[in-house]
Amino acid sequence: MPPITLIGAPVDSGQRRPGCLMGPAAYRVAGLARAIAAEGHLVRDYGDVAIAALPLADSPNPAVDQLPETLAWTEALSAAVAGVLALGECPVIMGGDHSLALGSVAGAARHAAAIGRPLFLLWLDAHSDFHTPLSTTSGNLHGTPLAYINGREGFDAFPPFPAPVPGERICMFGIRSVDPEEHAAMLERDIAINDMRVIDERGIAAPLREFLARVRAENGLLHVSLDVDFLDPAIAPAVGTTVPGGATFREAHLVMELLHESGLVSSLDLVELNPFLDDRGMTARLMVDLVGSLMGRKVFDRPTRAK
Ligand code: 5AB
Ligand code: MN
Ligand code: MN
Ligand code: MN
Repeated sequence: MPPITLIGAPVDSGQRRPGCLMGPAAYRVAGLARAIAAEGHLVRDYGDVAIAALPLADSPNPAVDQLPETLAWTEALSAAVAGVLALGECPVIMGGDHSLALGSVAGAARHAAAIGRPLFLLWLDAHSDFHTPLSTTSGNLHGTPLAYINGREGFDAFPPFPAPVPGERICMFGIRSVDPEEHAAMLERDIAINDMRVIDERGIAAPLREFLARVRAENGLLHVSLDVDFLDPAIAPAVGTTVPGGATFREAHLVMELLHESGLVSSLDLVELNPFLDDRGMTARLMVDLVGSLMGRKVFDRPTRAK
């Protein structure tokens, strides 16, 4: 893997339960940099991104909350991620709520377009995050990043998404909470929707291998967005939007191990950790352990299995 660059993104504007802004600090305390270095990678911490003056912005949907803050984060994180990728490094964005992916994936898409490679997206989440600022009823913009990335309409206040990612290049795992408007919009597209039912029946490895084979065949870049609520709340309680029936400890590690073996991951978001809701750091530690698996940690060093 290329050198890893940690980017702190203390974003809390995408939802209304304060605490995600403490995420970067919790990842540092839980030893994220050490866990990556232990697998033999160069790792540096870029520090936290900050936003300055807020832009003037309004939404036609009065429900939308903290639009100026989220716009400012989108611009700042897009620039930070594109800059790190241009240096040939792999950005790991320590969130922050999931609205940060409006910016991180925009940065990854900008870089992919600049080097002429397609961007693929792996979305590990209980939710589909496919609302637009017009369709959201909660008004929480952490429920919208995938719609922006996919080029859905309704993001007039935002910079146009650079090179929108078509449904065929998006793969979701862990889905178990989808609102009706998102559901309808998703079915109009060719997204690989691996909801919990699919994982129960097929396991997690087979559908993931299928997706990774497509990324490889098209020489794609792969952005992974890991929402804490992908995991079952029994093992990962530090999240505002818990949904029962999530991925198990082993399912989540297996995803990370397969991603490591693929060698395809070019950027990573860690989102929605709310340390204020954690139980003695168990969720922060689990997230760090998962990154360890993504970076190559394994118990036995067997020859790599067929991909
Ligand atoms: B998360 C919901 N669909 O729009 C909404 O945690 C939940 O980043 C969004 O996946 C969850 O508010 C956003 C009900
Ligand atoms: Mn999410
Ligand atoms: Mn979620
Ligand atoms: Mn959430």
